[in-house]
Amino acid sequence: MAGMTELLVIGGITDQMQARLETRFHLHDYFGAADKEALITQIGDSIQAIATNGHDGVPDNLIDRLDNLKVVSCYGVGYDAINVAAAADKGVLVTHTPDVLNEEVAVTAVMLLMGISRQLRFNMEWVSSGNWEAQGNAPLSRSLSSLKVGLVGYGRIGQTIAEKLDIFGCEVSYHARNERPASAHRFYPNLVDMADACDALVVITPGGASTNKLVNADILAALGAQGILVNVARGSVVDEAALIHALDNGIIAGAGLDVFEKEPVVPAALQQHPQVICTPHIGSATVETRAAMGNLTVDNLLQYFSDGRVLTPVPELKHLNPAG
Ligand code: NAP
Ligand code: 8YV
Repeated sequence: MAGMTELLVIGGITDQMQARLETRFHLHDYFGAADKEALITQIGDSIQAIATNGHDGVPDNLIDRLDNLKVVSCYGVGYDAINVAAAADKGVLVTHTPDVLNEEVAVTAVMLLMGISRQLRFNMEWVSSGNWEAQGNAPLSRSLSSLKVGLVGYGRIGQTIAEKLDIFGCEVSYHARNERPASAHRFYPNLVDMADACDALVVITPGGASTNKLVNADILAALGAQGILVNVARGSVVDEAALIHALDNGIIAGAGLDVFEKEPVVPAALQQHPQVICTPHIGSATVETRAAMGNLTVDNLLQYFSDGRVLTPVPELKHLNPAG
């Protein structure tokens, strides 16, 4: 069909995304190809756009190999799986889906924090194991509103989590690269200091090299034996081996984890720990929020091939987006 553009789809897309994309693009399914090499050799020169997601990203050398690639649209706000430097070198725009998932991911973080402070898993097992009948009431847990919570990352989602924790009456502080002077929350330039002062840390930074193992054994030791760790950022931000050691040795009290170092593999030590709740990277995974993310992913591509601009470029590549 005339006016159609060749689009490489990396990873799953929703039916709604597919239907909208098919109005303007010929779709080529990268992971669905029996031979990915053959697919790229055959159609690589014609590919002008990629639709991918935060987990699958773009395989490392693909940006270099697609000579006519112009835009990569990521279904997700985190884009650590996409080589933005390689895209910048080739003048390829990369887009993501900020803001539309703030509420959902914030709710997931608060859900995990509540689940650990009120010992949801332990208490469910208290019932299912027969302990309630045999031993009586379960031990008391910690009130969410009593907690001093430190946010590791205080961007769009971090600030949305802060708003929710304010409503519950928590004392909220944050660590980021930059202080936000207008904020009502206390800023800690040093993460060890914040961990030392807090009952719980909620991690919500991007992944990638600059945050790799930011939460390490020292941070966990500073958080302390009553401390709770929640990670809804990326598995790479927390040293998973140090976390398992800290949980097994009472260095911290519990953890709520939505993300892991080697997804979808979750170490048995985390899966089986009574004071740990693991969820399978569901921070944004509701019908409503994924529909909004899918629409923004598609809108970025449609807009680009309509007037050469995108709606939500990643910050590093904003300069490639023509002024509106
Ligand atoms: P954002 O608005 O860019 O905020 C990122 C925050 O992290 C900022 O406060 C930033 O500090 C801070 N930060 C970055 N690098 C840091 C470092 N090296 N040390 C300390 N702080 C650092 O991003 P967002 O929209 O809130 O999203 C955050 C991340 O959440 C995403 O990148 C993604 O990885 C993750 N996420 C997970 C899920 C899930 O399903 N679990 C869903 C959505 C997003 P400055 O303010 O000083 O720059
Ligand atoms: C998605 C996420 O699950 O937006 C992000 O950064 O981690 C999640 O919303 C991820 O992009 C995979 O689609």
